[in-house]
Amino acid sequence: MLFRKILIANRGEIALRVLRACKDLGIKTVTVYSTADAYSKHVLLSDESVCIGPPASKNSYLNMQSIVSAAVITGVDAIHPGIGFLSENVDFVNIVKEHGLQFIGPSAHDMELMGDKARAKETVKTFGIPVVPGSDGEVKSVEEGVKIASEIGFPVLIKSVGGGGGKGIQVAHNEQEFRELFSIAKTEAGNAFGNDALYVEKFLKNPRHIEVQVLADGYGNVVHLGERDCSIQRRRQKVFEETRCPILTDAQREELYSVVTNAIKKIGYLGVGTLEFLYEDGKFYFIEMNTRLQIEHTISEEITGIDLVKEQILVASGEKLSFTQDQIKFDGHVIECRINAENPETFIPSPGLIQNYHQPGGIGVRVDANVYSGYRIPPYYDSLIAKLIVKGKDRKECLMRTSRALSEFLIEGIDTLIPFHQKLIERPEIQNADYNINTLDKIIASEKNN
Ligand code: MV4
Repeated sequence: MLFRKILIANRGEIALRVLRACKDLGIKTVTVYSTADAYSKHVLLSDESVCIGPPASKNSYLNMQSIVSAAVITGVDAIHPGIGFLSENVDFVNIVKEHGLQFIGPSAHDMELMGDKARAKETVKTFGIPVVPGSDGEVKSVEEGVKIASEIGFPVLIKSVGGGGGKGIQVAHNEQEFRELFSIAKTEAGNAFGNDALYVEKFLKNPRHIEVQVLADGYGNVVHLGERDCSIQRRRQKVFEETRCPILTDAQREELYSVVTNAIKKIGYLGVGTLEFLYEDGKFYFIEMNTRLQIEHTISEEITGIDLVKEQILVASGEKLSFTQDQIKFDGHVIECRINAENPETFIPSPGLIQNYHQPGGIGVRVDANVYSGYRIPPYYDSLIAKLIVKGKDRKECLMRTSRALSEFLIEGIDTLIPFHQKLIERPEIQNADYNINTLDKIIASEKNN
């Protein structure tokens, strides 16, 4: 039975994105908000809204008791966690279920499995997905780590099993460094994640970050929505993404899609998910799986014409996927620019009053934003305020149109990354698709010296 009413346990542009999918499905919406978000668009556009606490996330958007209480009081059938906050929190999934509500996402079991980065790697490896050479699972002692490191060759990365998204990573260039960093990493991981387990991997120096979007229903049907190249990032924060990856051959793609969908089927995964790979010298290496929607899901939507959030809600409510892989077509090229409320040179957050807001439009242009003229961006949360998503018949048209859309985009009163994107898109590295995960940091460093 399709859900009648959903609580959206998030804020900002992603809360609005989920709200729109609910409305398109005829599902009633309940939003939650902190006292800092009373005038946010997700609150203004929902059917009902419940204040769940003061500004600090830990007292509001991370407050499971308040959120579940709001869900029970308003009589919803399900909770959509959005992105970040509680979206990958296994305890939250269990609490939601204990209250007789559905969690829109994978099972607690699959979330826990993929949340353990070493187990995730071992699992997908047994299903034929290539992984970065390294330890099989956790490395229990520094001696075991030294042995593996000398087998695979330095430099190696010491990663935290409970980490992810780049937190708690150390690079060791030789045995002495490894011995020093291993104990530092163990302490840091214990403090940061409450889990001090570590694993070891060969360090890839200049890879691209390529990820595959999957969607699965509860009846064994799995489809992919192609890959996204998310290599353009600053300090592990993505700022520019494109689909499909401009440098892959169709043969490489088909091989990647085939191993990924096969593994997802074997796992019995439900809902939307993303498998992250590093790509270097023509080879793919799995690093992590995200068991939630991602910010950049929009580019996969635009290239396939599929509403991923709508499909996510449908499969969570027990529906079968209404299309097969053969029916999914990849049309043209799509780029996303993340518009953060940040200084375009220093990337320092710039909260405050938006005095004037005009967003671009026209063919091939989509803007997912949660702001408006007269809106005051609160200082407590992440700085993403808008996503510019641009489609063209090919990459060349897409790049031209992205420049055009950026030039139309007017946000006054605060600093934004619009000028940063205008410069970035003209760079030869972007124009020629000649980039990797280190390119943007290099560009920024070279600009500083000029
Ligand atoms: C790596 C790597 C190089 N070699 N693993 C950082 C975030 C986390 N998801 C995994 N990360 C990396 N793992 C091996 N074996 C380089 C990174 C990395 C990175 C990966 C994707 C996107 C941006 C990145 C920026 C710095 C480091």
